[in-house]
Amino acid sequence: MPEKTPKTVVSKILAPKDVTSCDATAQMVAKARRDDVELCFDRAANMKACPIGADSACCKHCSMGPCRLNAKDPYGKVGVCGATIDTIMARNFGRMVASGAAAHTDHGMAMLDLFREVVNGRITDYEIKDTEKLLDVAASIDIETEGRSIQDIANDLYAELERTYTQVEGEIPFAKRVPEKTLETWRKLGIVPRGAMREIMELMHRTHIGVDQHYENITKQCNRTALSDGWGGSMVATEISDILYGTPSPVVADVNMGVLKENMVNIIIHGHEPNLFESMMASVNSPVLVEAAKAAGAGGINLVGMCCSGAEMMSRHGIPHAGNFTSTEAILCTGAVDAMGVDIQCIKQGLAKVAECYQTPLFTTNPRCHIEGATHIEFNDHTPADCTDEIVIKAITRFKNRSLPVEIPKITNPGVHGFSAEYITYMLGGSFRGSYTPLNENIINGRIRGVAGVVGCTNPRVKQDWVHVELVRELIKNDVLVLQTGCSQIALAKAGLYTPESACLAGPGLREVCETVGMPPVLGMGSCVDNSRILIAASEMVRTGGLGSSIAELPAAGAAPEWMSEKAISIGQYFVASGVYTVFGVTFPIVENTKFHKLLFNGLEEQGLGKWGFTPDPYEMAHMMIAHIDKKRKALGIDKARERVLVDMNDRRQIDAA
Ligand code: NFS
Repeated sequence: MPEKTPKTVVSKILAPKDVTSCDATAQMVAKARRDDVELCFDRAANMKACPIGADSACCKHCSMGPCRLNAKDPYGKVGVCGATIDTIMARNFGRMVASGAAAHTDHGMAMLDLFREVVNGRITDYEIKDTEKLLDVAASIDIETEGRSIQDIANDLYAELERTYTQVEGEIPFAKRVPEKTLETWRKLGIVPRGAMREIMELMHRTHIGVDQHYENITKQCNRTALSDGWGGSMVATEISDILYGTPSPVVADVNMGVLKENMVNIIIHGHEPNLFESMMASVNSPVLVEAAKAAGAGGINLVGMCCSGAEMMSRHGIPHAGNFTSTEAILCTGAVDAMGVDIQCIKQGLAKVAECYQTPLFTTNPRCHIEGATHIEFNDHTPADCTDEIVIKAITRFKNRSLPVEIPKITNPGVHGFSAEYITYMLGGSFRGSYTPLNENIINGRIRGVAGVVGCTNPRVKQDWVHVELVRELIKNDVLVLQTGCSQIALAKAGLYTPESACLAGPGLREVCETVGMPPVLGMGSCVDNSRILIAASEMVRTGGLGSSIAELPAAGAAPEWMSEKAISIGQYFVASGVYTVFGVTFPIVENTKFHKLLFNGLEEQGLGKWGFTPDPYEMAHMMIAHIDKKRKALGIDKARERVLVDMNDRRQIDAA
């Protein structure tokens, strides 16, 4: 290794097989240790999590502190200002929601900026690709579409969606998509978002020292802010991306580190906004650059994705995906990555050191995200090729000068991805009678027990992918149809569950539906902002009928079993506020047996919303979700149908066995 190798691996560390259930990542962890290179797994082992911080029992919002309370005796002490444990935890939680919501809404706003410039003709590298989606989105928020030009509709859509961010009074535009009864509950509670900027600002204000000191009132603003993310910023990001780049429909794609090719110039794009990736697609297909790669001795240029923009591009275009959050450093150990370009969010600073060790140029591209030690080439939507062409040229140079050994894990997992909410309509109903009716019918008759959203990060505090995979296997075995996004989708793809053949792992009812339609029992919907697709699917299920009149009545549940980011907390809170029982793993940043804990885990449900749950154990998590689904089935009066279906299937099995 080069002499500059930064830091010797210290640790008393776990074996590679124990830090990840991803074989490719384990192979690279072993290589990193041979090469004396430190990865996130090693840092996690060497950094004991602060127990007081983990419980959110400390406050450092002013200089009278920081104040530390005792989780074992939570009401034994208060902060210097008198803040109780409930105020402190609610303030910390609120700031996580504000930060997570800000990340998604800023991403959505960047997409909207791009859309405005495309519509007014100042940007010509992108165009409106999906006019059908444009019309659908416009109609969904009452913009007149009949007999009008695309240009006029697009202008109106921009003006309307801008309100998602800037409006100071009223309701955000996509509130019109919320099922009536759910919206009524929000109105009654005073939590319909006005505009994301206002909600985030107000939440930051209220969590300042000496402002909101009632955990219930802070939680109310948490709900309002989180909803401005889910039904606001995130939903705008998804819808505008679909309009500009196309709404996903099923596509076969390879996942895992084996998508790197030894004889190709390998470029990884990792981050969250699709613009950089879309432009990189154009650059790697430029005949001049392809020729340059060949002149350097390569077979061509190989573009792959990681993390969320990777999941989005895979869903939309079938671009191969190399791995999720916890694998982004490990993949550099292959020595085969000729350039990594990043934009925003979930970009570990540790990448810079690992990239240096393996002589991989690391490029930051977004004005919001620079990293010390990385090269910054700013990406500008008006001249995107300036950035992406340069990255390709640097990658070709690196390929030509490769001097380190290359070791690529020979593992790829093909699967079917790209199930948008729109495609589910078509998939189950066909093009002439496309609707959610067949899905609802299969839930009502009990073949499908319910629907679960399993989403979110991986986290080096737990064995990578393992909780996701075990949870999802348990859910589908029990006839629960699973919808996925983000790093969780990649975990299951690597476990091979994205093939229609994996329907054999599902319970008899779900299996029958999957085999009839030819779909996997696990449907991948894209990146984390695409969790908005799950909200839209849930709203469609309510609207279609037979499953209650609010999202809270659906036999549905959500989970982020290996979460780590503040974005995940915002997502969890907007699912809860939308009416969904949402279970998190790893750890939960709240002290148990406190008033705030009771509010999040029970009280919100009594207000007509959803509620939080927590367990690090995937099997327990699955059965908590299934019990909730069964409770909802019973309340809807459809529990008997399911019993009949199961008796039928048992009978059938006995007949088969005889
Ligand atoms: Ni979501 Fe995407 Fe992954 Fe977690 Fe990070 S990439 S936005 S936050 S780690 S799922």
